[in-house]
Amino acid sequence: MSETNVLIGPPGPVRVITLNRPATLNSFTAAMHAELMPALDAAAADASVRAVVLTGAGRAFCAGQDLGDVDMSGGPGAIDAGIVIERHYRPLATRVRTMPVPVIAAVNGVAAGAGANLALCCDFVIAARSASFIQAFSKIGLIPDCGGTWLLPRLVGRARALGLAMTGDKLPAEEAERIGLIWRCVDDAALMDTVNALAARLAAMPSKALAETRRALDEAMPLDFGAAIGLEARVQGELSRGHDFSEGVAAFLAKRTPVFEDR
Ligand code: T3D
Repeated sequence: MSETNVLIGPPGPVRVITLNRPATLNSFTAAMHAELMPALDAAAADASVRAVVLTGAGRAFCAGQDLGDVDMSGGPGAIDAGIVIERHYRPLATRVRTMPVPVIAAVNGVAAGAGANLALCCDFVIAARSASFIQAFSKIGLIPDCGGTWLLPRLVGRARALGLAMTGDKLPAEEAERIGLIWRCVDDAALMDTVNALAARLAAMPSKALAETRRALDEAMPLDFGAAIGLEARVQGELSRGHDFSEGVAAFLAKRTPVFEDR
């Protein structure tokens, strides 16, 4: 690993990507975005990678936008945060949510602002018991971004989404698990073992089917029941023509472990 804004773990089926600006709680600068996107793109393009883990160095996961990296020199009214979203946060959130393999956020500490919503973009969020989630935006006069407006009500319902977003209160990891915002909260010492075990398990599963499961669940959300079944028929038709379906069935019948390869 080299000392950069983003650390990339060793080669293998599980690619660990670590946000590495611990002095400012791994908050996002343009430079960190410029390293994170290629790291995710490289993981997506590498057929040997079958699961991705996102985590943070030091005591935080990510404190969102580095507020010192926002150019306020033009004074009030001169800045357009929408441009920052289009330039950095839309590509980042879209990249994570369209990865060809499952993505796990290992939330080792506080996740605030876009950092919280980056975690929520991942397929699984596993948080250390000492971690917390903060929709910090309202405190600086903004709304949730990095997909937060879409994700929050879908994960926890409108009432809780509004409460979290309007108050900007700190939500402890245990409570985040209880209300369904995240997958699991575990003891701090167990975080990486839990994440690594899940990542290894997912890495041995049929990646393409997992990525299509994510896509189908999201796309079915606004559909009526009949249209959702139509979507299922279309996706299932495609998957059933792939290698992994034949392999899964053959392995089941032969009582052996399947070896999946579609991506
Ligand atoms: O234009 C656009 O870019 C729009 C995009 C917006 C996307 C967003 O993410 S907006 C939300 C930005 N994030 C925040 O508002 C969170 C700000 N941080 C905090 O509220 C707190 O730091 C935390 C609650 C996350 C953690 O509190 P605590 O007490 O554990 O730590 P701390 O002492 O506040 O922070 C430690 C250091 O990190 C400190 O630096 P220092 O004093 O030791 O030199 C602090 O300034 C720095 N830090 C923390 N968060 C940020 C940050 N520096 C820059 N930007 C941050 N977001």
